[in-house]
Amino acid sequence: MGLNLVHKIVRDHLASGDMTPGSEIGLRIDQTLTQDSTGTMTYLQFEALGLPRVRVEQAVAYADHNMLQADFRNADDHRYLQTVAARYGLYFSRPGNGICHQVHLERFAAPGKTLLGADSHTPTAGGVGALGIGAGGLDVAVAMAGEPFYVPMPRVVLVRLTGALAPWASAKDVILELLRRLTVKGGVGSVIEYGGPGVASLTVPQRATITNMGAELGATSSVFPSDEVTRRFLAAQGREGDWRPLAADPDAAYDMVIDIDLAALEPLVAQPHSPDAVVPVREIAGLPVQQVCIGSCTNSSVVDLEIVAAMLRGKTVHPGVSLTISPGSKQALEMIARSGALADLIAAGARILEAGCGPCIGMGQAPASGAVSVRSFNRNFVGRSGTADAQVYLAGPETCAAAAIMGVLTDPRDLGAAPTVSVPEAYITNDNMIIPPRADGAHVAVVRGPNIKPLPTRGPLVEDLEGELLLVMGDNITTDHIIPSGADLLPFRSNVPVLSAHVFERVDATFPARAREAGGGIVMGGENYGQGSSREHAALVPMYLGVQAVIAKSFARIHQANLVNVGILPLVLADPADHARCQQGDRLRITGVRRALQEGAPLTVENLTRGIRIVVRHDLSPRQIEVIVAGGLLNLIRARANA
Ligand code: MIC
Ligand code: SF4
Repeated sequence: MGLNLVHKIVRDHLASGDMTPGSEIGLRIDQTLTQDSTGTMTYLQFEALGLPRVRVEQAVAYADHNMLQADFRNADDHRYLQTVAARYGLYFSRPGNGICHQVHLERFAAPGKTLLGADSHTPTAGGVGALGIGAGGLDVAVAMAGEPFYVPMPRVVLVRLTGALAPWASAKDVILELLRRLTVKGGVGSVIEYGGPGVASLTVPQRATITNMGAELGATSSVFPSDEVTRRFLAAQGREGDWRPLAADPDAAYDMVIDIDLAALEPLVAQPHSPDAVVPVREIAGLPVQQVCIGSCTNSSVVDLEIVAAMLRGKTVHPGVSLTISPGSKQALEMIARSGALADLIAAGARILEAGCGPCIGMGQAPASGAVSVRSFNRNFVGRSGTADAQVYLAGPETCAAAAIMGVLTDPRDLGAAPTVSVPEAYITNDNMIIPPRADGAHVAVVRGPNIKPLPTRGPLVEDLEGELLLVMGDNITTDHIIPSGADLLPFRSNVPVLSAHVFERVDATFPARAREAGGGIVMGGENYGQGSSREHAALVPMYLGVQAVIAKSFARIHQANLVNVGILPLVLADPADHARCQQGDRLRITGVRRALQEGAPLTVENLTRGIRIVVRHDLSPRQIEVIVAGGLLNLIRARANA
């Protein structure tokens, strides 16, 4: 039996374990990336490891999220990141150079490489056949130190593509179709590998849209083969030397196969407030729209922007709509400027923002109260736009542009012939906003602003764990629920005490005060708890408030790992029905937890208030048990260093 593409890349990077799905493997990491909202914490932790220099082939620090600079904080963070990069041997992609995933795809990602990123959309690099995985900042810091990255060996799901997209259907519709079929938890524990004869019809920017939004399936990664299309893309980026062919063996086996006929896809849209609430645009066409936002790491390539410009050429944005354009990279922005497409967008009335995440993470351009906002982005969680009652829809750039012109949600097929835009034969490759690593950075002073506070850590795991059940939540709680982002909170990503006043505020605004008063406790979630972003703050900040354990029906991968890394015990209900038997305010006790973990004994939670016993599992690897017992990964590393 031959190997699939994922198994080939994993085999070439396997540091420990074997490729049995679900068992923990150690993966050697070739490249790392961070951005500015997760990066400050990542580098504080890297600095705590005490190494003189990063130990991966390429490590890149991007500045793309924290761009508003409403006060000194964002700018201080950027200065910290730039000086850290200079000192420890990283590339620094300056603010204005673009969104980490878009720039990485253009300038760094390469077939067959492993990339670990402190951002959940790191799988974007799968568009050129790299295995990109999102992780918490501490895991990325440890990978930068040259250590393997530990992750459960994923199942491999083949999405077999046939046919070619019809006019007006887009790459976004491929991934929206998968989200419609599999839901936001359908990819947990899997890597989605694309194959079949339809692959050749998709360009690299289209492939990257699809791998990017595989994050919304909860997948560990998503990856396309590296073929002639990949070679041409890399050659057009001046990087043909990075190309190598990479494909599954013809007789490769998969854990599951899904068929998609590209020709049968029509324009789709995800409705509020989940990326899997997908329906055909035609079904809800006519819905009045007040805002359209085009950009984000999903759909901000030069090709996407050229298509939108072609649709808007000679027209005016509907008077009821505000249209924003946030290009994915300086390369994309410069290219549409030189082609004239930017002038068309400006003439039509688009509001041009700088290259960066912008409205996607609520950094400006919050919609009006109750407004309908149609976005080419990847997430539409409640409140993420910056407006609590906004109704955010996700669609391809064509559907977004159609809504901007018509003022109502419109199937772009109603607009006549689709524009023909081809991928560039040569991209503008001016890397003047990427500062390369210095040969010797040892003498560079790292500059820390007053907003950067010391890292919180917790003590070793106690033997008997007891506390109040502070919050009981439903399914699919996102990290945006746990610790929101946006213009008001992103400036505090290196200031856990300030963030702690906002934990769970989207679920229950009384949580921070209650947690403080109770001196911490336990929280309970439903299925897929902690889906969404990689922000380790969603674990660090509850830990700071004294949360000792999270009990859930199931966990999202990155968040589960982040909880362990900060010393919060993630426990899985053996019987999901027990969720309904617990209530906020109940007193819970787990006796002999330390011993149970170390000896593999069964774990029971006593609900002292209700007089019932609840069986739980932990799903931790032996390595993770050591981490939890030590009270977190940094504690464990320090303890080992001292020994
Ligand atoms: C996101 O899209 O939610 C983010 C902001 O890019 C996060 C990272 C963060 O919270 O800083 C992600 O996707 O990991
Ligand atoms: Fe930035 Fe949005 Fe992409 Fe996250 S999803 S990296 S906020 S553009």
